[in-house]
Amino acid sequence: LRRSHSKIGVIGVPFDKGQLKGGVGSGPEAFRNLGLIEELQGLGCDVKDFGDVTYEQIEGLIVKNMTALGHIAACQKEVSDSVIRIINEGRMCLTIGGDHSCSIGTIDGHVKAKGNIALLWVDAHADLNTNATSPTGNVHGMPVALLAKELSDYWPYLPGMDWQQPRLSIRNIAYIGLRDIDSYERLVIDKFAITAFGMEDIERYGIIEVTNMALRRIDPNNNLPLHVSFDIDSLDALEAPSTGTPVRGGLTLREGIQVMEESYRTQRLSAVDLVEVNPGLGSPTDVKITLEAAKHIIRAASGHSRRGQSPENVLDLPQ
Ligand code: HAR
Ligand code: MN
Ligand code: MN
Repeated sequence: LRRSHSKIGVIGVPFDKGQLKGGVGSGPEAFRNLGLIEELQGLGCDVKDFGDVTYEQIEGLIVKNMTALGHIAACQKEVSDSVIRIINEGRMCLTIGGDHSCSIGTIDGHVKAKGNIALLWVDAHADLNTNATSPTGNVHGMPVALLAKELSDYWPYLPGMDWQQPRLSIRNIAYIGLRDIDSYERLVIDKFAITAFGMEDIERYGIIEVTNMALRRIDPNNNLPLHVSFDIDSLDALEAPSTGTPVRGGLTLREGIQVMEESYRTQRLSAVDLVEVNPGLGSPTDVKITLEAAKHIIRAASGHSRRGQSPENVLDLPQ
C-alpha cells in the first residue's frame, strides 16, 4: 500500500543569520553534493528541485535584541513565497536549511497555502523566545514565538515583517525531543499548556506512543495538513555532531526516523524542514555522520520504509 511515490518539491535555504556560527548556510550545498535529490528519485519519488532561495537584505531594520532582522525579514519572505508555490503544485515541500529561522518562512507559506495546519517541532530547544526573553538575540531561538497567535501581544512592531502574522494556534503545535529550555520558554509552555514531550516522556512512553500522542493533540480530527520542523540537534550529539548547539542525551537516529515514519503514515505530511546541519563544524567524519543521519530522516519523510519494498506490479521473481 505504501509506495514511495511522493510528489516532492525541494528548496534549499542557505541561510545562517538566525545565529552566529558560519557554515550552516552551506547545508543545502552539502546535501546536493551528497546526491540527496537523486536518492529521493531513486526511491520512486517525483522530485522537483526548486533550487536555493536568494534574497536581498533590507537595510536599517533595528529591533532590540533581535540580530539581523533585515536578513531574516527579506529571506523568510522569499522562503514563504517558495513554499506557497510548491504546495500549490500539489507537492510535499521539503526545505533544507539553513538555521531554524527558516521555519518562520516555511510555516508561514504552508499556512497561507493550506489554511490551518498541525505542527510538530522536533528539537532539543523550544525556539519559543521573544526578543524580550531571548538570552542571545538569535532569531533561530524565536520562530515558534513568532508563529503563535497567543504570543502576538508580547512582540513589538517588527519592521519588514508585515507579511508575517502569527497564524498558528498553540493548540496545533507540539514539541518532541526537548531537553534545553530557557526559563521563560518553560513559563510559556506551562502558561499556555503547550503539548511538549521532552526526553523524559520518550523514556517513559517510547517514541511511537509519544509521536502519536502529539499528533492526536495537535490534530484531534485527523484532518489537518502536517508540518514537521526537524532540527537535527533533536538527535543526540553523538548521532548528529555537526550542528551549532548540540545537546547530549537526545533522540537516537532510530527514534528520529520513527517520528518521520509515523508522520508519513498520517498521509497528510505536507511540509518538512530539515535544519541546523552545519557542515563547517567538527571533523570530516562528524560532518559525514550528521549528513547521513539527516538523509535517513528525509528518506523516512519521503515514504521510504525500513521494511523494504517489493518491485511494482510484479508477483514473482524472474526465472
Ligand atoms: N534558547 C537559546 C536561544 O534562544 C538557544 C537556541 C538554540 N538553538 C537552536 N535552536 N538550535 O533550536 O538563543
Ligand atoms: Mn531549533
Ligand atoms: Mn535546536
